[in-house]
Amino acid sequence: MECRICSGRLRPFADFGRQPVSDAFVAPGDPGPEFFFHLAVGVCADCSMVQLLEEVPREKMFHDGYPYLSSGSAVMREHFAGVAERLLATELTGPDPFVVELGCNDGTMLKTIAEAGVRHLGVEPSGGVGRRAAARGVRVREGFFEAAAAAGILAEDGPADVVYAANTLCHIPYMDSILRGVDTLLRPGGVLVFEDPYLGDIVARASFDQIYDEHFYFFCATSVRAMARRHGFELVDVERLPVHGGEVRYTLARQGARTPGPAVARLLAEEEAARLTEPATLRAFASRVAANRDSLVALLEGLRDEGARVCGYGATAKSATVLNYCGIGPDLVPFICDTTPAKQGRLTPGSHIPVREPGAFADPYPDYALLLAWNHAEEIMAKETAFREAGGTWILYVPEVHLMGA
Ligand code: DWN
Ligand code: SAH
Ligand code: ZN
Repeated sequence: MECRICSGRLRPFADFGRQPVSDAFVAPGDPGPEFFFHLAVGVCADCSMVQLLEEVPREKMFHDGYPYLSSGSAVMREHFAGVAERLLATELTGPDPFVVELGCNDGTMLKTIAEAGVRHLGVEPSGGVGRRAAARGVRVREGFFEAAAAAGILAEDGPADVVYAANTLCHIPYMDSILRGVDTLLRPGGVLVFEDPYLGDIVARASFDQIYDEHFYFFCATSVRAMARRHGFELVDVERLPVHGGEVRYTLARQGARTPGPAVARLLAEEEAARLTEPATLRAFASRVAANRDSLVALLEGLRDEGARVCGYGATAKSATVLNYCGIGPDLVPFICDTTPAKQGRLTPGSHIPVREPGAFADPYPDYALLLAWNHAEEIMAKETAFREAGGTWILYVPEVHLMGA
C-alpha cells in the first residue's frame, strides 16, 4: 500500500472492518444494496501522514442528496462567524479582496463574508447543500475543487487572497491536484487556511469515530509541513481549536513569503515528544479503541437485558463507525433523534437504526441516551437539561465509556 501524498510505504495500525458510506442514510423505498468498503488506517513510513487504506469514490459520498448541514450547531454557527470576521480583519484588507471556500456546504461561513459585500466563491460538489448557501446570498460554484476547477476560477475571477477550507481538505485523497489548484489560484502573497480534526486529539481522546469514509487524512503539524513542502508551500501558522472534539487550523503560504510563527515549532516539538506518528503510539491507540468497543457493547447489552429504554442522540457521520464496528443495531439502540431533515425518517447506513425528529427524545424521555454527537456535548447538554432532571443518563464513549446522570 502506497501513501497518497508521497508514495511511501504505509504501515496499517487500525482496522474497523466492513463499513457503509457514513452519510448514506437509507430511505424506506431504497432499492439497495448498500455500498460497503474496508475501513482501515495506516501511517506513512516516509512523510508520517495518517490516512485510510481504501478510498471511497467521491461521487458515492458527495452528491445532491448529501445530508450534513454545517448550520446544525449553534456553536459552529458562532465559530464560522468568528472565522469570517477574522479573515475580513486580517487577510481581506487590500483593495477588492477575494476569498474562495472549498466545501462551503450551506454557506455558514461565507454568509458573513457576503453580508460584508466582499468578493467570494464557495466551491461545493453537493448540490443540495450548495443551493442552501445560494439562498443565503452566497456565490456558489457547483463541483469538486481540483486543479482544473482552479484554472477555471482564476480565469473568471482572478487570483484569490485566501483559500479557506473547514473539514474539507481532510476529505480529499487527491491532494496533489488540490495543492496544484491552490497554487494556481492564490495571488503571490496569498494563504491557504484550513482546519480539520487533529491527530493529536484523536489519539489522546481515543476518538476513533473521527475515522470514517469522508475523513481520508488525519493531519498533524509534522505531516502537514511535509505535505506543504512538496508543493512549494510552508506551514507558517497553527492554532488548536476546541470545535468537533479538537482541531488544528493550519496556514500555508508560499515558501519564503511569510515567516513561520512560534506556534509551529512548538506544536512540532510537542508531536515529537509525544511520538505522535510512530507506529507504537498508533498501535496503542488501536488497542484502547478495541477495549472501548468491548465496554460499550457490554454496557448496552446489559441495559437491554434489564429492560432499560435507550436512544441515540445525533445521527452523525461519525456514528457509522461506532455502530458498525461495535455491531450496534435497533435491538440495542431502537432509534436516534436528529435535527437534520434529510436524515429523519431514514435508517442509519449499515446498522439500520431509525432516525427520528428531535421531538421524539422527550416523548417520553428514555432512561439512557447514547451521545453520538459527543463533539457537541456542551451545546446539547445545555439545551437538554430537562433530560437529566427527569432522571435520564447520558452515555459517552470518548475518551472512554462513561455515564453522566443526575
Ligand atoms: O467533517 C464532517 C463534519 C464537519 O460534519 C463531515 N464529514 C460530516 C459531518 O460529520 P458528523 O455528521 O459527524 O458531524 P456533527 O457535526 O458531529 O453532526 C452532528 C449531528 O447531530 C447532525 O446530524 C445534527 C445533529 N444534532 C442534533 O440532532 N442536535 C446536532 C446538534 C448540535 C443538536 O443539538
Ligand atoms: N465546511 C463545512 C462542511 C464540511 S462537510 C463545515 O466545516 O461544516 C465537507 C464538505 O466538503 C461537504 O459539503 C462536501 O460536499 C465538500 N467537498 C468534498 N469534496 C470536495 C472538493 N473536492 N471540493 C470542494 N468541496 C468538497
Ligand atoms: Zn507519505
